[in-house]
Amino acid sequence: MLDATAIDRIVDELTKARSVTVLTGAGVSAASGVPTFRGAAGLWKSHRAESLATPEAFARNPQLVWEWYQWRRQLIADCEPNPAHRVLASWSRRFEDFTLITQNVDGLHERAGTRNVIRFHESIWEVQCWSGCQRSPDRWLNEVVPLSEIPPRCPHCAGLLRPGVVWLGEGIRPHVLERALASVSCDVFLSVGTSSLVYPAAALSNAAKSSGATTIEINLEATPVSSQLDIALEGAAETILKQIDDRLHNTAAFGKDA
Ligand code: BJW
Ligand code: ZN
Repeated sequence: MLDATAIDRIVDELTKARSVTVLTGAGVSAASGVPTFRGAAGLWKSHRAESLATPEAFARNPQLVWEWYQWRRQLIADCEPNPAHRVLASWSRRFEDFTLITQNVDGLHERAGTRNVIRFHESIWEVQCWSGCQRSPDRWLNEVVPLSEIPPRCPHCAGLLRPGVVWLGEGIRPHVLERALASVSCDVFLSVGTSSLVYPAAALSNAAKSSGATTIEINLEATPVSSQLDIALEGAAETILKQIDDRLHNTAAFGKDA
């Protein structure tokens, strides 16, 4: 059952807010059919998803890691944004100052039309030269599904290509981190559908709280940060965000033009 009092409070905070920042994780794309990383859904051919998302796994077995990315790219290509993506896209047009930081690499927020998206862990639709050869750009778009050759080869040096995502043990690109850190100084910060286990993304909600934001979490279950935030609501993102949005539409103070 949805917590009506918490939803009232969220609607009230959003109605007053000028600047809103939303951090999303895999749970936001779950209703679109994209598997999450942890828990029962995070298994692929008996491999834990998170143990494939490392440079060590790629160095050990690029074929296996690329088979996993090939499978995900095909699956995501057939998925559509769900109501959670669509509500956030409409908020990105409605709030004067709106930032969406996503840990998801699937591109579904962009496909829903969201403005000002920070791709914290980059994109599954980009590739990079694994050896970082001089002749290749840092990263480039590759939306071919399925890729004709696994693992794909660098057109510049014929070495291995890697997915253009941030793996565990790799740094977030400095300008991406900088933009995300700047956006936590906001009126309302929502953390939606993330387990808050992976840093530095997991630290953003507390950073927002320290900067004075009202902090809200929406997740199917409690996470390590739930007790530290102002409001933690347990439920499905696609249901709760839609319910909040419907209530906002009935609030006179909330613009009607988005
Ligand atoms: C729903 C729902 C519905 C389901 N509605 N909810 C400090 C302390 C400890 C460790 C570290 C630290 N600082 C850095 C580290 C190391 C590491 C880390 O955090 N490790 C932890 C696992 C312990 N971090 C890094 O390496 C990061 N780099 C970095 O910090 O650089 C400097 C540094 C390096 C090394 C050491 C120290 C410093 C980089 C992190 C990159 C993460 N990459 C991945 C793969 C991306 C590519 C790909 O997609 O293939 O990113 S791993 C994976 O986890 C992916 C995700 O974006 C990320 C987060 O997962 P997310 O989105 O939260 O998904 P789940 O599955 O965990 O949770 C889903 C949630 O949804 C659940 O809670 C469900 O309940 C919920 N849910 N349906 C609402 N309908
Ligand atoms: Zn190359």
